[in-house]
Amino acid sequence: MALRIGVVGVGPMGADHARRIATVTSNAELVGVADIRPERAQAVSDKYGVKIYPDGKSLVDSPDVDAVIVATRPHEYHEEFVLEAIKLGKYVFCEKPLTISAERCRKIVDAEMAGGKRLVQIGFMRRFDKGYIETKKLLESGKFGEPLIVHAAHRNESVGLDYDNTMPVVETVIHDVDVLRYVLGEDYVSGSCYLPPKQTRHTHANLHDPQIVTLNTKSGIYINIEIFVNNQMGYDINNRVVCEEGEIALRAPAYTRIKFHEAESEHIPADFIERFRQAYDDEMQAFVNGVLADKLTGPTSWDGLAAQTICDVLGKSRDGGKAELLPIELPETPDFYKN
Ligand code: ISE
Repeated sequence: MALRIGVVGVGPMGADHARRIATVTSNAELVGVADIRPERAQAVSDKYGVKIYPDGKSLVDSPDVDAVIVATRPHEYHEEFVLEAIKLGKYVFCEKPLTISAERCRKIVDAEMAGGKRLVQIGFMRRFDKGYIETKKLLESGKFGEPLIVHAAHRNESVGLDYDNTMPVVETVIHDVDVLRYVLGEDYVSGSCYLPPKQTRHTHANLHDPQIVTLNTKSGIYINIEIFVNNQMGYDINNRVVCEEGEIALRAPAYTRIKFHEAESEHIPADFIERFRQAYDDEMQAFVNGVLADKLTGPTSWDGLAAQTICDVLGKSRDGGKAELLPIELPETPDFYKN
């Protein structure tokens, strides 16, 4: 029997997950939606003929819903619905970030551990991207020697006025923070966030753009990540790992090859939904398979807590105005969260 899934929060990301469940994911059925903006819930319901719940809690509580996707905005609302699902022993897929501070993530981790069962998967979809998976495998093969430096860039075409100066860290670079921790298989010991004096004229008063994050891992790998969210060019994700005997870099998936006048150009995806389409499909299939097998294997709420702890430190460094390199203290991953 197909897993009956409800989605709380059907803004752009939640609506895309609803479409995925209804049309792509195997062994899953979209059964309901809830959103504080009724027109959004209505639009998804009209498309897929599913029930509209009056609020997120009644969807999570419904006996007709086996598992839940939480994709609300603002992200602070994630917590309430994730905790409700844990209370009921229901599996829940939560979009990133898990919630808005390490302290609040801790509440989710504690509730899940107290219940004695892993019920939460967090939406760190890059862990399902072919390029990062290959990078991880190549590093583990040892063929290129030890990784020494990572140069990464996370670039969005443009952002709206509601995207403020905190968001490059908590909303955007959090993906790189998580996926590099996963790919390198190490925690970080320190990090900083620098605001270069020269900014793009395409930004707005409440956003310093670009920003530069640095991280150092336990074994001493140095990472720098450019965050540039008004690049005017497209969704451009770069990751280059410099090793003792080689370099492993990501390539954007080649959907199309454009020939135009005398030049041949590379297609840059428009946004994350296009760039990571396959990764999103695969993370959701992994969630459904995990629920049906009664054993989740994807990124955990501990990974959500770790990423948030790191982002809290980066935010402090940014706000201090001196790009100070600050210590990152992460407790050892509990056995409960080791796959
Ligand atoms: C968005 O929420 C994402 O998750 C995207 O991956 C990221 O590129 C974008 O900057 C965020 O706003």
